[in-house]
Amino acid sequence: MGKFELKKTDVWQNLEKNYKKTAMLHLRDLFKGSNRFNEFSIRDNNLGLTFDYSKNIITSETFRLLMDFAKTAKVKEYADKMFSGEKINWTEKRAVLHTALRNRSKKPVYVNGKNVMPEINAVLSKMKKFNNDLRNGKWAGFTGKKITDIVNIGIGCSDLGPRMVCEALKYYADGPNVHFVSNIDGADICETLRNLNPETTLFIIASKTFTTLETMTNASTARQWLVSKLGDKSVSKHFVGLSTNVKKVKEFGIDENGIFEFWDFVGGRYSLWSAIGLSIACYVGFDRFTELLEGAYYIDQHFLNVPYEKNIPIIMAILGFWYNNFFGASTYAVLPYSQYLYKFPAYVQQEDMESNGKFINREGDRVDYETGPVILGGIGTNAQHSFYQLVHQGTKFIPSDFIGFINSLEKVGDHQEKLMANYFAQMEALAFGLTKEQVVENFVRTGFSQADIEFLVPYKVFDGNRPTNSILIDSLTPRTLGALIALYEHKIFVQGIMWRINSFDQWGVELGKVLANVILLELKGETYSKHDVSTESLIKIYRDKRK
Ligand code: G6Q
Repeated sequence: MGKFELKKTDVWQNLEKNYKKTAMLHLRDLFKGSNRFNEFSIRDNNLGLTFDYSKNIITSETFRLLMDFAKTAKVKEYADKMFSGEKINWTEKRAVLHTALRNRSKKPVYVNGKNVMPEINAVLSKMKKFNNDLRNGKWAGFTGKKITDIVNIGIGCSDLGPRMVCEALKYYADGPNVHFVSNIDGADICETLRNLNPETTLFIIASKTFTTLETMTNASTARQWLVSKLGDKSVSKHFVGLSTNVKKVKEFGIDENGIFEFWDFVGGRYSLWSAIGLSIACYVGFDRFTELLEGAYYIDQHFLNVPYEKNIPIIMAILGFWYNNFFGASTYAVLPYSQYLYKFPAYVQQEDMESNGKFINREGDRVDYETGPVILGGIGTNAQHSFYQLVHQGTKFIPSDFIGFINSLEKVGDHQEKLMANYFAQMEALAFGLTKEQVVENFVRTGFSQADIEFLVPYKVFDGNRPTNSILIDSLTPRTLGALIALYEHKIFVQGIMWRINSFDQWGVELGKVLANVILLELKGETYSKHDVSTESLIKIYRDKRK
């Protein structure tokens, strides 16, 4: 295919011109005499969500030109292709249908001419039944005791999605305790097993391929631990498997009742809506798991049906694109003001960086523009006490999303007002900063000497003009969480379309895995391979000092 020169297109050139004008503006000026909030915010009463993007360095013209870019990229047409099961993951020749997993309508979804909804709904029913059986003791451990603890063994998306959601919905938990083991560092599984009783522990082996080194190593250690205490026959009562590779699950010793299938049209990092969400369903109950799916489905419908100009994931995407490709912002921050969303930034980091960390376009050519940003994140207010200094006064330009909840789940003293005061204050400070004149005025008021004032003023100035989006949600529920996750999924999808990259493969993680397999044999003293002098010296030191 011929070279596609994205930067030479009219829509890109128009943005380039607009950037030259807009980059000279400050949010202080943009806010003067205008009700930007009316123009640049969306309230969705059905969901209980307000999206304010007025504190972005855009004019009405910028917004229109960004929308022109998205329309020319045919974002909506590609969304239709994704939802209808076209094989938009072109390097793996796969459909991308995490949206079918949360399709709450009666509409069929076809892959290769086959409606996949009956299979999806059958697995959901199996998950529901399993969860009930676990809770009422019908599915008990080998010695007849009720399961009190679940250990999800998985890595990457087979860990991060369910782990993030379980953490986020902890308030709603009414099922067994849930633990997560992912790292191949033996400390992870050993620390987890230390306080568990094999008679009352169930392992969920979550792996799309059922071949992943970390997961299979941890699963086998867990199996040995169980078998050494309860014997071989106990395995089928204490292990279930979530996978597309049913054959491998059976080989592990898990029987039909304990197999929860999903399909290759579900990408790993989009899989928490599938059987991979079993730990979530067990932890908070199947009804709440369903609400999570409903929240995501709500955003799917919003994404498909709401016009570009009012479409929240599309707006999130074009704003990120604006800063990434015109302002040279290489980092984007995700900042939830909620202890429950502790894992959310890490989740978005994987979702975004694994999806859009690509340099080859649809034509197979190397791109000559920036693609996915580095995602930085942390929860407020904790992160204010660590990396916010750089966001406010550093030399980097870091746009950010602030995610907050109006009603707290835990009602204790005035914690919520103090938390949210910080939420609003940080966005105000980032946008408007503190001018030299304001700094001097503050100093004079507090009686500083003229010499001290002159010395300190440069350090105390905040430039401001740091853009933020506010995603302000009425309450954290399974439904609003599902919606929030789907908003980011679609934002990432839209950006991938605009950058003309494949957001759904991940070849970049392969090389390290291959090299590790070679080095593993060397560390075990089984083979010797030639490496560069640095790698060879390090391996030698490792082997010499290994006790
Ligand atoms: C996600 C990635 C990756 C994957 C893990 C685990 O999109 O592909 O993070 O989830 O490598 O893979 P398995 O689920 O196959 O064990």
